[in-house]
Parts: sequence; structure tokens; C-alpha cells
Amino acid sequence: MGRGWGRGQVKSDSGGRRFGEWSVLSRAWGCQSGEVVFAYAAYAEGVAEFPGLRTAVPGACSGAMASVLQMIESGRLAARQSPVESRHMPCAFPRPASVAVLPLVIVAGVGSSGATAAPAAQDFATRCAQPGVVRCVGFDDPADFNTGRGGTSGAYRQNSGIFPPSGTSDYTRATRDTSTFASGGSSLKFTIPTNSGADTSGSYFTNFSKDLSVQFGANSEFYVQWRQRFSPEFVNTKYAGGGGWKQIIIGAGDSPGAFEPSCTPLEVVVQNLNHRGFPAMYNSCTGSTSHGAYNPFDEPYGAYDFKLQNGRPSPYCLYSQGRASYFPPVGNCFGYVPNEWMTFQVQIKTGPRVGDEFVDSYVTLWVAREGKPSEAVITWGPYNLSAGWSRDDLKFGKVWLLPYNTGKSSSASHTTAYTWYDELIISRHRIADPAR
Ligand SMILES: [Ca+2]
Repeated sequence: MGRGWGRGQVKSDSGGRRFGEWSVLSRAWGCQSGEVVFAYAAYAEGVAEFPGLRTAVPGACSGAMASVLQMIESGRLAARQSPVESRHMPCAFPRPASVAVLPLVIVAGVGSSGATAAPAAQDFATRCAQPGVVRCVGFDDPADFNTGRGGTSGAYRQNSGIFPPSGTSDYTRATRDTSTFASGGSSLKFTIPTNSGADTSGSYFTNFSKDLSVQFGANSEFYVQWRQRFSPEFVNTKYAGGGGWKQIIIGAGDSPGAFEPSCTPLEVVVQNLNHRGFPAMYNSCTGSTSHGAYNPFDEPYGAYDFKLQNGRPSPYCLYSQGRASYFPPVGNCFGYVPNEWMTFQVQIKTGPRVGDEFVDSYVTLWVAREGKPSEAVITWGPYNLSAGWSRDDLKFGKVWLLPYNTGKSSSASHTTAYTWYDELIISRHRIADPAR
């Protein structure tokens, strides 16, 4: 088994193409003592193993990145997928000639998700009535706001419902709002109070079906669409300590007698990563053979950059644009817009299970502004989604809606913010955009 550092052993492809037999095992980055590293671990299946790295752009240092670096160096990645190495290199932009930079190995960002074109816009009731729809939640029925046994337990061990913020019995932060809604007379409103910790507001969850019969394992395909509205404060605040609020976690469904938490190997998450103001995605709470936990869907681009939303056309949505602006005319990231009902749709198409992964899978994210057609934002794959142990046989079957913000400091004061959800649909087929 040959292994080691070497320029000649890795071939580059800056165009985002899957490259030959090489695959990226893991990628992570971080900051420590003013240095930035990007660590790559790659392997050629059945042939050799090879770790590589490259330098990063300045300004990349942040607490969130540091935590990822710690994950590398603490051995959590190395233990899972030897060999993984990280090395410190000075921040460099553009990179100095004196700093050796290995060419990149690139895996994701191309291929076909097989997603069908969206049908013409339809209202919520019409969308829910389409063939293939497995669950619709309008947040118009009091039962949609099931708080189960109440107290600190909430809807634990139930099919759907609400959790209060962890350790509390506070049901004022995830509520039914009859004054602001996309349709039907009410919505699910989360309040993000000042001085709240990471679990700012609790969560809503639902299984894909009431009898747990509809779940998606290997070689399957499903779509999740929801409407979401953001207060200006929610979009514009960079919460101290926080890694950015989540929008949705799509993860393992319950089985009889087993209540699955939001943090599962399968989880596919949409998040306002680092409060950049636009949705990004990652996979897995545990990692698996091909990649670590919280594996971001950001695609290496050129010699030292990333596409943070790889489905965006030129001028793309690039990490380097953050120094000026991620948004038009500089960048082309699809950002959050306050005070309107945006629409989000995630497609997950799984390939066969191999070991602890659904290999050759695809994930797509579309986003639409209110009254506008949806646009592709992230098109990811072929990619190995983490699947967990075979014996657990976890399948996608549950969604969590929540503004959870990992690391958020409860000692920091911020203006109270709000986000609303409405018109949640889970379907076997592509879901139409909402009609005006
Ligand atoms: Ca509604």
C-alpha cells in the first residue's frame, strides 16, 4: 500500500470533475495561531492512499473553522479514515511560490441527479394532491403543533410535533402564528430571543408517514419542499459564537420503538453556514468511509477557491468573494431575502448501499424567491451519503425544522428575531413551485 506526500501522485482538475480513480476521503479546514490549513485526504480505491493539502485565502480564520481543524488533529478523522494528515501553512493569497501546494483531487459537483423539471406552479392544496406525495403539513391544524407530554419531553417518541429548547419547558418559541402565513391561516413561527444558547427555539419534526411505512434507503429518491420566511434581524445578525443557523435536517426516520434524534449518520442539513447569508449544505452527524462528519457540499474551484453553492452560474458563488460580496454583481450566491415567503426544495437520490454509505448519491437544492421560479443552488454528486451501520438499517424518514445555531453564545445580546415555516411537502417526485 503506497502512501505519502507527492505532487505527482495526485492529478488536478479545477473544473470540478470527478477524477479517475481518485476520491476525496475528507476535507476540512481550520485556523490556529494565524495559520490556515486545508487538509485533504484522498485515496485511490484499492491502490494507494494519499493525503494532500493546500493553502487557503486570508481572512479565513474563524472559530468555526478552528473547530474543524481540531477535529482533524484530535484524530476523529484519522481514526475513521487513515491516513489523514493536516499541516500548517501560512495564509497566502495568492499563494507564494515558496509554499508548496499540491494539486487538488476533486470528487463532486457533476453528474446527473436525474431530477425532472418542475411542473407549472400550483397552490399548496394542488401540490399536496399530486401523485407521489407522502406527507403534507400546512401548519393549519392544531395537531400540527403537538407538544406530546409537555414538560421537557415535548413530542419525544411521537410521530411528529414540537420540542421545547433542550432542558426547558418553554413552548413560547415554537408556536402557531395566525397572523403570518403562506396559506391556510397559520404557520409555524420560531422566536429567537436575545441571550439564547445554541438551541434558541426548540424544533419541529415529523416522520414521512404516520405509520412509518414510507422511508427511503438505498436506490431511492424523494423530495422535501418547504416555505420559509425570515425577519430582517434573523437574516442580518451574525450571532456571537454561532456557526450559523440551520433551516432543516433531513435524517433517519423512526422505527417502532426507536425514536431517532436529529443527529444521525444520514442527516442532510441546509444551513446559513457561518452566517454568510445564503444556504449551504452538509452531510452526516458521524461521517463514514468516504468523508468525515458535517461534510460540506463545497466544491474546490481553481487553485485556491471553493464554490459554496456549486449550482450557481458565473460569476458563481465563491469563497473568495466573501472579501467583497457573495451577492450580485460581485458574486452570484442565492441569498436569504427577509419579509417574503421563500421556497426551498431538496432532492435526495440515493445509490446502492456499500458498507456504511449510499454510494453514487445525488443531492439537489432549489430556492425560489416569493412569486419567482425556483433556481438550482446546489447540485451535488455523485457523492457517498453516510448511511450508518448496516445492522441499524437507517432510512431517510424524518425532517426537523429548527433554527438551531451550534456554538451560539447565550451571553451575547441580539435583537429578537423570527423565522416562519409553512407548506411542508414530502414527495416521491419533484414538487411544483408555489403558485402566486
Ligand atoms: Ca399554513
